[in-house]
Amino acid sequence: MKEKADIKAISKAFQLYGNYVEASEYGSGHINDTYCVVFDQAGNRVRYIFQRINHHVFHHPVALMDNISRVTCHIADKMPDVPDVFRRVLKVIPSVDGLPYCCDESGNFWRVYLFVENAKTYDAIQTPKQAFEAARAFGLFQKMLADLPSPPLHDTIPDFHHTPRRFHAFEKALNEDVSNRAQSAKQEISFVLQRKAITGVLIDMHEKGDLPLRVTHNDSKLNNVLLDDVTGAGICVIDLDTVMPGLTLYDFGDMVRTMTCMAPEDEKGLSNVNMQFPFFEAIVKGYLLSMGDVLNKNETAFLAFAGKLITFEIGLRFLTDYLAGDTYFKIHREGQNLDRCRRQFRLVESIEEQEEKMREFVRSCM
Ligand code: ADP
Ligand code: GN1
Ligand code: MG
Repeated sequence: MKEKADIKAISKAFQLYGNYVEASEYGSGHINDTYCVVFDQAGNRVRYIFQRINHHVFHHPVALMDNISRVTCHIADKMPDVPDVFRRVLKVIPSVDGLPYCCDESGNFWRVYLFVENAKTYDAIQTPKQAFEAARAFGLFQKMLADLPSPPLHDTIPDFHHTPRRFHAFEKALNEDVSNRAQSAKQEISFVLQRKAITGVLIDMHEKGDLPLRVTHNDSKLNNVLLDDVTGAGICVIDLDTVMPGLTLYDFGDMVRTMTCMAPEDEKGLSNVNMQFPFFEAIVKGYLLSMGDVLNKNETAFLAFAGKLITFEIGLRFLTDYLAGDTYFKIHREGQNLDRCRRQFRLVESIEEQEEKMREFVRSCM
C-alpha cells in the first residue's frame, strides 16, 4: 500500500502564494499519482496539479525534470505574446529552492503545474473532430520541438518503444509465469507469437537510416492532451515524462490506438472494438496539418503500419504485466491488464483488416 501524501506539507516546498484549501486525487493515468490542489489567493480559488513521480518507472527524476523544463520553456518562448500561453503549454512551478521539483522525506519526487482550466482530457474518443484536434495538437507539439537546441534530451526510459525488446520482456515473463497466469491467456500468447515478425520493422528502418530520430512525446494517447471546453481545440499536450528522442511514428501509432476506436482501453465487450475509418481520416488530416511539411516519405508511408505496431506493442506490454503479476500499470480490478491487452489485440485485428485501405487513404493525402 502506498503511503498517503501530506499535500499541504509538500505544498510548502513550492513557490505558491495564498492558503492551502484542499487536495483530491485526480485523473486516470496509469503511472504517476496526480492531485488537484486548491489554494485560496486573497479570495480567488486557484487550482494546481501536484504529481508524485513514479520512481519505480522513472529512475532518474532529476534528469526527467530537466527534460520537462527545457521542453516547456522552449515551447513557451515561441509564444511570447500569446496571453493564454500557459493554457497551451504546461507551466512548471519552481520549488522554494528554485528547482523544478522537490524531494520529500521519504525520497519521493514531486512537481507542481498550473492547472489548465476550461479544458479536459477524455479517456475514450467520441467524435472525429476530437480526434482531428488531438492529432493536430500532438503534431504541433512535435513541430515546436523540432528545433530544440542541443544537447539531446535524456532517455527517461531506455528502449521505451523498442518493440523487439518488449517482445523479449514478454518471453521472459511467459517463461517465468510467476503468477501462474499463462494458462488463462493462451489465445493472447499465441496472438503475440504469430506476429513476432512485425516487431522489428520500424527499428530496422531507423537503423538503416530511413527513419530519423526526432523529439517525440512517446505517450501520445488521447488522455494526454487537453481539449478546450468551449472550442474543442487541442489546447495543451501534457504528461511529458517520456518526451525524448524517438520516431514520429511512435506518436502517430498511439494516436491510432486511442483515437480511432470509441471503446475504452479496458473494454470487455470486444464486438465494440473496431478501427473506425472516419476517425483514422481525422487523425491523419490533423497530424499532417501540423507535421506534413516536416515528415520524410517513409514517416508518412508507414502511418497505418505504425498504428498496428504500436497498438500491438502496448497490448503486449499489458499482457507482459498481467503475466508478471501487475507490477507496472495501475489496476483497479483483477484481470484489468488482460482486458486491456484483449482490447488492443482486437483493435490490431481490425487494423489488419483495413490496413490496405488505410495506406491508400494516407497516399491520397500525400
Ligand atoms: P500519468 O503520467 O499518470 O498519466 P498525467 O500527467 O497524464 O499523469 O496526468 C493525469 C491526468 O491529470 C491527465 O489525464 C489530466 O486529466 C490531468 N492533468 C494533468 N496535468 C494537468 C494540468 N496541468 N491541468 C489540468 N489537468 C491536468
Ligand atoms: C501509461 O502515464 P500514462 O497513463 O499516460 C504508459 C504508456 C502506455 C499507457 C497505456 C511511462 O501512460 O507507455 O502506453 O499507459 N506510460 C509509461 O495507457 O509507461
Ligand atoms: Mg497520462
